Amino acid sequence: MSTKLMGEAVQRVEDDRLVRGGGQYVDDIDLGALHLAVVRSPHAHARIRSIDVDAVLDIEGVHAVWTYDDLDGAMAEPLPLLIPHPTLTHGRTQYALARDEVNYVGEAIAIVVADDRYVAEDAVGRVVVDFELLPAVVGVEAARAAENLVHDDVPGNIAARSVQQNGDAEAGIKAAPHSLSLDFDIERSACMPMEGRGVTARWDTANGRLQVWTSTQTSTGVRAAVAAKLGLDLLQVDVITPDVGGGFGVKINHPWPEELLVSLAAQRLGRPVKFTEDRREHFISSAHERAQLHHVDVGFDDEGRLLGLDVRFWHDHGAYTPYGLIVPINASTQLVGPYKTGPYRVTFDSLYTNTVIVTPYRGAGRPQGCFVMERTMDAIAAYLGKDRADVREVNLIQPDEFPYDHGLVFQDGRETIYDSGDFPTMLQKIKTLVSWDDFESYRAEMAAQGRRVGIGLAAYVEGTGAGPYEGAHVNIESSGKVKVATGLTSQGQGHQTAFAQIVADELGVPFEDVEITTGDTRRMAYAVGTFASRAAVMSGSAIHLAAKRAKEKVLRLASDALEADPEDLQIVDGVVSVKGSPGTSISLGTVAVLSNPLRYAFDEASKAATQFSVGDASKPPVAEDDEPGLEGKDFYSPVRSTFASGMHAVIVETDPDTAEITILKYAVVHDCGTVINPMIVEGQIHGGVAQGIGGALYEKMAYDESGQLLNASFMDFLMPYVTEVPDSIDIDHLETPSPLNPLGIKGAGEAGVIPGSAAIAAAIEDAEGLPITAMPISPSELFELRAQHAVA
Ligand code: MCN
Repeated sequence: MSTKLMGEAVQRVEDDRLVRGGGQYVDDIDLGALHLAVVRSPHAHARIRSIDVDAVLDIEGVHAVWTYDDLDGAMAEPLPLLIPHPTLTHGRTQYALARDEVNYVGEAIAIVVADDRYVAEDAVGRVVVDFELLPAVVGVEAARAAENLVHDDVPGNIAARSVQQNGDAEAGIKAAPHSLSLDFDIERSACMPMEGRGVTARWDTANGRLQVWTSTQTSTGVRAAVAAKLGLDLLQVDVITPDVGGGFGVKINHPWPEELLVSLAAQRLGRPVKFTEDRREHFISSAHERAQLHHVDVGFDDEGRLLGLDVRFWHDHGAYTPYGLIVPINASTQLVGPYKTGPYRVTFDSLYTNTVIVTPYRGAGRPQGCFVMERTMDAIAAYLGKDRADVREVNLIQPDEFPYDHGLVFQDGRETIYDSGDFPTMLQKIKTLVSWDDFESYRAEMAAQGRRVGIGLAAYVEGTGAGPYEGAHVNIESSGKVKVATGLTSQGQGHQTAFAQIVADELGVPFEDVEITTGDTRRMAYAVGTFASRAAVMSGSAIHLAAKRAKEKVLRLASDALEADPEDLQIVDGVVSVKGSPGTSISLGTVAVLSNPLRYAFDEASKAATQFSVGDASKPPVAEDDEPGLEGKDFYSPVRSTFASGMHAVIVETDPDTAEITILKYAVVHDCGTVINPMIVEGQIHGGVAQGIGGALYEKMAYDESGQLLNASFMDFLMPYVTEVPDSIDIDHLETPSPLNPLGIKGAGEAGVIPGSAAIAAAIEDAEGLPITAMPISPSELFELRAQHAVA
């Protein structure tokens, strides 16, 4: 008897194959391809006077060396600006190969295609570029000062100036009994997937078709870009996403120059071509995020109730804006968190700098927003001498206030209306998980042993499941197996498992009989992609709807065969039977056979396709209003994003001598609506928390004044290892189903990372009694902060 799988911790079907080394990543696809390597700018800002490739042409094994001058048609135009925004008045994107100027160290200038990677790399070293050096603009302060410009035609280095407001924040603050002015700084970090970017392409000269395998989060996006740039029709291009070893945002930046250049090279040379980036290339030529400076003015009453909030921030956008304003818009819209803020205004400048481009990294602006809001809450509590949880409590949106509209507008122009949640219960749960009210006695106990501890708390909301659409195609085979295709891609989120749970429940088939395919434009031509914690909401809903359609057809055909009303039928373990009369039944496989007038009939006993038939001559092959095949296809498109939420609490210990920071306890309460698979959601939270810890304590892109990235390797760029992440993370789920989609799902994939910096900063501040206003904070920075305050 089938049981409901939704909500069950079903083991991930992906893992066995992956941990045994059975995964197939782009670099594993062996087409005997030529190798493409990239000549990259060694300078952060320079004009290109000339490029001399003569020394390369004679190298044995080199097939092509191309610069901007070798590009034509749409390839010679700048890369697309994916999501324009009305306030992005000076959006700029790069060329696939730099035309006459480079704007960051790592920007692509030329490519070499050769027999193998060694020859290609050697040849890259022999391309001579004559540069005229220009002053580099590095960091938000330099961009604001605008003594030098990144792009000559962008005054003040300002790509965009944007305001979100509701009411008169200044008046609210002025009239408030108390007010504070605060400054916060967050450093640049970046996604570091285990597998870097990679792409392989093959051009079928005879049939004029291009096949591209790429490590992407958006196969349909890559297809659209490649087709447009190469002047091909969409359906001339197949994009296939094999296993992907992590993306975390960096692989949504479709198209990467390398994806276009590999495709072009395959087409021009008539040979398969591949590119696999190395780690240094990942550091200097993919994308970064997070860097923002903030100033906050806030007014509040004696209880800490917000009466006015005015936030101004400066966002370091790097050299170009391929993804529009998605990161700062997220920061500005979701900064307000689960609170009623009173009148507010959030203003930001998005600034150009001569550094690697900024595109969304897991959390996409929300960790910065959360840091600002939660640090502000802590500052208010400190000012009033109140408990930090109490100050939050008086500001929380109440469960009966949903839908709650802050009056903010997302990147896509839709309102950020919170659809559901229960923030007061969440606060109680997180306090319980870390014994918040008993902390002072714990602190005293630890102090008696000479140990210094602190506790911190942070809350966030996250708009998830963004549109515009996602689709699914459910196909029941004559074997009874169910093949499901959805077009978004997977980078390790466990979609094959979670989506199969949805199908098994809806169709009444064994979980093992469901196979999910993602990220293959041949199977699902229309799709958007995996980012913004949208797969569960979007593809999950589409799969549910498509399975429903398939089920309707199953019941229609079975009712004919069993001579019973569809309402009287049930599907259990892949068998349709009449309720109360289990003997009167037909398997799903047989229904599939019945649905196809040109068919192999499947023999249940021998499990073999035994006969070939062109249908029952006494009946029309397919009913007039029906289609052959046992399929269901549907698309899901939401009215707007659904809001997930959560609260994290952390206990840290700081060493009084060395300033080493250790996390003793990390607790999470999380609301992603109806949970499909709690084990997967917890895994997502664990991964996110690890990245949050990285952002809080270690990860920082260290640029020097000339725009050289000084720590572009894992020797120098610190990430947390198992030794830095706590052995266990306590997680409690709170399920308030979303009213916006059929299963009540909200996203979960980014949540774990969002409040990490805020909660850890609060805990360090509590341990040390020193204001923590910048992240990340290393032991040496904490040491210095102690010294500064001791002197002061
Ligand atoms: N899930 C669930 N119940 C819910 C919500 C989600 O069981 N109520 C499950 C989903 O079925 C899915 C997983 O949790 O298996 C994450 O779902 P979702 O929140 O929809 O996020 P996406 O699948 O859209 O993944 C994107 C998200 C983002 S934006 C980043 S960045 C990120 C992340 O996922 N990158 C990741 N998690 C990652 N995990 C891995 N291993 N690798 C990455 O690159």
